[in-house]
Amino acid sequence: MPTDFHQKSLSLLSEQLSARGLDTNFLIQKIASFQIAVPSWALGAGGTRFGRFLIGGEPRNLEEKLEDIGLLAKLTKRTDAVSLHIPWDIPQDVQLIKQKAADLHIRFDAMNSNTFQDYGQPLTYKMGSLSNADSDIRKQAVEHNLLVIEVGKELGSKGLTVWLADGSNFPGQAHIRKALQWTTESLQDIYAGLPADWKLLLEYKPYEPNFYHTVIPDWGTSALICRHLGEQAKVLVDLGHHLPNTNIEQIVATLMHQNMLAGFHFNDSKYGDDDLSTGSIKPYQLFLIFCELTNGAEEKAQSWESISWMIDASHNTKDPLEDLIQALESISQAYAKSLLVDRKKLNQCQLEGDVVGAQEVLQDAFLTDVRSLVREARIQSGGELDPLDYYRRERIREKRILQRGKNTQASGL
Ligand code: LRH
Ligand code: MN
Repeated sequence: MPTDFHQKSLSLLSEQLSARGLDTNFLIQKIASFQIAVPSWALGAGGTRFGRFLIGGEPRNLEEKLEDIGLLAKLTKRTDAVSLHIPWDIPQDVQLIKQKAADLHIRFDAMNSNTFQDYGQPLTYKMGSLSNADSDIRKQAVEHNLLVIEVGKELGSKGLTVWLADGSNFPGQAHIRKALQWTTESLQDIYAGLPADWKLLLEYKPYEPNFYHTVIPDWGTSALICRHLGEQAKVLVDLGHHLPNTNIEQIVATLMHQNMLAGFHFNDSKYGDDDLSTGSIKPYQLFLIFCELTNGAEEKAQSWESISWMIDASHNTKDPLEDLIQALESISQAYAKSLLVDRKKLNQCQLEGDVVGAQEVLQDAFLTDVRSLVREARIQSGGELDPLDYYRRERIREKRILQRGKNTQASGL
């Protein structure tokens, strides 16, 4: 993209925005300061039970994963953090990893525990972990989470994300109330080990890998448990963890109303937990979610700083780094558009019952092309004018294949 094209489109947009009483520089600062964490488990080709097609040059260890995230940070200036998954990315040498991350200006966002797979631990999680009828297995799962907190403390993380696959595939298989009780008691033991300045992010999911019941299937169950645990426990919203046509922006508004929103796992989906690129399927929903977020923060329902922003995606057919560049861009665009909503006019429409007017206000913001704004925020932060074009022009994937090999496979899903 020729730079002068960028300048022309930015000055045109600035004119439009100032006509609406909006300060372009203020918006650019807001966008530039909005950083999204990248998951350590999404830097290789993801797979499904039907197969996994390697991309070539996948990171072979945590150091190389940090290099990939460092590259994303350098090109996009939209990410400054990694969210690690344990044991997939347990540091072999904590000091070395801390130094590597510091050199790449990457901090450690929430840590993720894993009690949904067997990876050599003494007791299997086949029939569940924190909800397992066997108290020894529950104890093992609690200890794993306490270990993840210890690793996170050394790295400077301030959060523990707990997602449980726990549930059942058939009616009668599980005692639903006891499973919920054991899960709550196990989470209390984990919560007791949480440093005072940490957050416990409790992630819900309606189904998969269990297909009859899941112990924490929805925001309500997660919120009930969090309320029971204490103020440091809040609800993590993974956009893919909702049954079709769920009004996710209403869930976000409700959680902010209760100051119980922990944060996000951004992705998109058409059917189930598809983990597709954020904003690639339902960009209007993403915009509406950010409208609730920016308005909720403006009206002090919950502070913006208390919310964690993370991507959680899986790349079956795209180059992971290209996918993450696109996702970071579409999240920033949705945020930028939400800042353009004429709140005063919208509130007026809501008070007057002007349904048509209200939609016009939202669509006006959503249909505004904010790409030059997001580009300018990136350039002013030292990023690339067009990261995707730069990534391809510099043949970065080809170079990684030469350096790392064609058949390397990153740890993760
Ligand atoms: C579960 C989930 C969870 C992670 C896993 C990689 O579907 O969203 O956040 O632990 O993906
Ligand atoms: Mn998730």
